[in-house]
Amino acid sequence: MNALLLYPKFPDTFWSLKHALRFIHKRAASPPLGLLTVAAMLPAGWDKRLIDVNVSNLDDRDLAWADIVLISAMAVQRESACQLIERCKRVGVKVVAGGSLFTGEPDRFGQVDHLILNEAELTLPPFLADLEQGRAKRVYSTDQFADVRNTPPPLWGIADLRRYAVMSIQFSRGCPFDCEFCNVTALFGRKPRTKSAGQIVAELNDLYDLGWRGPVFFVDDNLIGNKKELRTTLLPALIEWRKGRRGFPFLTQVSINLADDEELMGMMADAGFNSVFIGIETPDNDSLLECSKVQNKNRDLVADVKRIQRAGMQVQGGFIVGFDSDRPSIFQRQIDFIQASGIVTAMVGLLQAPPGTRLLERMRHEGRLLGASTGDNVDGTTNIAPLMGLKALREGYASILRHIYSPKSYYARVRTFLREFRTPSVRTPLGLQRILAVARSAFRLGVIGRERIQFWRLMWWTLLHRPRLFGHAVTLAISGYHFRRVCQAQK
Ligand code: B12
Repeated sequence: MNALLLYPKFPDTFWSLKHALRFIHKRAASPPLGLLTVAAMLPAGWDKRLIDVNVSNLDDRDLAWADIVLISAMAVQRESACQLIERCKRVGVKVVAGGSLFTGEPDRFGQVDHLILNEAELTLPPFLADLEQGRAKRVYSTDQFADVRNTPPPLWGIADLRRYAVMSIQFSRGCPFDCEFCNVTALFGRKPRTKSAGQIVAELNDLYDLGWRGPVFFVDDNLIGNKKELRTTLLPALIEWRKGRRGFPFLTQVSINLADDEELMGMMADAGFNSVFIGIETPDNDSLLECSKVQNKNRDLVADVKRIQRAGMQVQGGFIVGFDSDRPSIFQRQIDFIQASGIVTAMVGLLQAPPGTRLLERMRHEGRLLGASTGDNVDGTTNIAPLMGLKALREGYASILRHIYSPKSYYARVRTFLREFRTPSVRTPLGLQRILAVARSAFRLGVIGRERIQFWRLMWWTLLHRPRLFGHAVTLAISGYHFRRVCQAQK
């Protein structure tokens, strides 16, 4: 059996990082971990090929080769996914689909032959067994959660790793918190399920053997969801694994209560984590209460962020406007918070109600649901009727983006961050592409860019005050260029 694994195109969004990736000659942020994991679950005798259309073209010859196509997608890839499915159906190849887009909206994909929903660990084996006997059903789903200790290591070997900026790896699924707007608990449950440290070490060894030395993203919904397991098994194993090896800085997603645990922050930094994404959402306590974001309530969030930065981890933050409790002052408060915290990568979105969330149910009940969410929570759209009125919300939102991604505010924020940041011990080895990226940024941002004055000021300031963070300063200048392009396109 020839199995073609297909990953649709991402639009030009905040996280596509498209404009930044050009500087390092990469085509996409990271390979599709879901598909690589599914590939590892297919029968050993099948021939497997991956085409991620973000990094290579899908040829008619590839489709002619395939006996079966397995496609994965997030909601944000909907348009490209539909086009690819259509193309497969035109040439008569069987299409099997799974992943968050299809699990969230199975009814919208009438052309798909087999929908393998939820986690493939549970739904793929019965499908494969039925397929072999010639009686495969159209839909396979489950209300159970998989034991990830049985998840096989992803087949990274079928991806062309050189085209990606970051590799992904997953230790746990699920999050103990239950924020009203977030679909993680619906998709993966509240009890974090962890792999063993041995599984992670084996996966890292695979990547190391394939020659990877760059950043690795632990794609956990909340890495500190099960602190005990993290502290006693994973982190000691990572600290040990790192000895004698170069490269492999780690990044991940956590909740803000990481700031309460000096010991855990120290262990994470020693293990090589130098960046964490945190859902900060809002500095307003009433809005935090409204969305049940209990872990963020009644805290000095700026101080928390700085504590994490001082432990050697950059904080990237998610922010939301459009809560029922938001007053007109929220827009300026968000700007002030973001600037003061030195959160350089601030993902700001309008409150949306994705499938599976409690918010979606509440909005439906209150008659305020306007339709389906787009799947991109940073595109300036919403599927709910905000209490402050859509016009006021959109204007306020635009003013946040205009401000925080203007060269003046952005570069000021980078300096605020670099002042606080403890230099991480682990870094990506300096290769040709990274050296060229410095030259490209010097030209693109420092000569023809609108931000040239701020760019050179930052470079000199960093060389003078934090010379060991020079690479970080260049990377952040490049990311800022991408964010500015994407945010400008939205207005
Ligand atoms: C890593 C990640 C990213 C990476 C991209 C990785 C990549 N190249 O694919 C980055 C950071 C770029 C990213 C960005 C975004 N992401 Co994202 N991301 C994740 C995250 C944290 C992990 C995904 C992952 O690798 N999981 C590990 C693998 C093993 O699991 P999996 O992909 O779910 O696959 C399993 C099953 O779904 C199934 N399966 C998957 N595919 C297939 C295919 C077949 C044929 C079969 C049978 C089964 C199957 O089997 C797998 C094993 O169980 C998830 C949350 C999560 N826990 O999944 C969010 C998530 C996928 N992202 C989401 C969103 C909304 C986004 C963004 C729009 C904005 C944002 N806030 O993050 C952007 C858009 C991207 C863009 N470029 O425009 C949503 C998607 C919701 C939806 N309904 O589609 C999720 C679920 C988070 C959430 N809480 O809502 N993301």
